[in-house]
Amino acid sequence: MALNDSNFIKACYGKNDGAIPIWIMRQAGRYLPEYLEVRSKATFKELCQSPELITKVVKQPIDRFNLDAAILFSDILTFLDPLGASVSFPDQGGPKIADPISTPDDIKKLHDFDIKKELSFALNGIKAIKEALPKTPLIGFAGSPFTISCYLIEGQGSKAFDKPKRFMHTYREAATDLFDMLADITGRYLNEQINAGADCVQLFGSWDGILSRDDFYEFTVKPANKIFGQLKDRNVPRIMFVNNLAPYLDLVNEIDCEVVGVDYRMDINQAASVLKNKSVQGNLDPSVLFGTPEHAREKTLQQLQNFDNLDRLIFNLGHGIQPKTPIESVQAVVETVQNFR
Ligand code: 1CP
Repeated sequence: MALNDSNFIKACYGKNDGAIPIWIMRQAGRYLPEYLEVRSKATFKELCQSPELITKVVKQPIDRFNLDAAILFSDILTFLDPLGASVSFPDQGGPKIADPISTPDDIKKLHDFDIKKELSFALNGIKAIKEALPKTPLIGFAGSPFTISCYLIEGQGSKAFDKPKRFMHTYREAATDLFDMLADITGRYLNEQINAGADCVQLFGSWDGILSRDDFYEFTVKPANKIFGQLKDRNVPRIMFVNNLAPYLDLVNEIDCEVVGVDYRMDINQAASVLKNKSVQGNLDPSVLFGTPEHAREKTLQQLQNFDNLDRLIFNLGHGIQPKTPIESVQAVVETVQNFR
């Protein structure tokens, strides 16, 4: 059952009159000593496969900061193995795809799969988290088709992702087929996450902000609507996060979702004024946390005071929290938000 009375879910629908909800993008992870402790005894994949360990690391930031939402511990790339692209998570240098896609023929090796069976680790993780944290809204997630394709085609992280962009323009039809397939599987995967107990879902368009405007419409807006369309009747809020959102704000308005995650580059109040019937989530610059706790407090207050319609605000960082982030600054931000209203 969705936790409709929580400030987080109410804020997703623009109806929160209580304290401003806060959670932290990538809140379970390497800035927390208790996460590093768990991680020292298991590989990243082992961690993602164990409902007990998933629950443990999901609870860590909730127990420490009393955050308003939990997020599944998994990765946007964990569904690539059953899809037919082997992914590894080495300790240094980020995720790697063994055999990246470079021609339309390579797409043929990707295939549909039994989500309930092949991704049971994530779905069982959700069930275990809901048992341990029945009162905390739980966010399920997936990557946007373009962001997933970036890794599938480039084979690893990159700043410019030239290979996927060139692929899209060299093999237009194959690229459209790939996005269609990813959107279809992602919609079904998120549906299964909701069946398992997720109270909300977020789509991470972490790299979609490198697209030209017309490609953004074609390869972000259309696939996102295909995914969210599959979830329309589920009665759970749908969050779309786009990193580097500003140039496409009007196009994002056309995405069928309740909440837009805003990156740290733009003024979130300005974003909210354009996104008429949507709530917003964000957007403190994660590097602010490397200053003093007092600095983090001031920046947080500044953002809250500048925001017009607090009923539709979910406070968060404007991108993922970074390794080595000072915990005292995180604490200062969380307390400032929790005590603001
Ligand atoms: O060594 C470790 O412990 C692994 C580091 C790590 C972690 C903790 C990776 C590898 N993934 C994750 C977990 C993760 N990833 C979560 C759940 C944890 C939480 O949020 O509490 C989530 C939501 C993600 C989502 C994710 N993975 C995104 C979208 C968000 C974003 O940061 O933009 C992306 C782009 C990834 C890819 C990925 N997986 C891992 C890394 C280091 C990366 C980034 C690689 C790159 O920069 O290209």
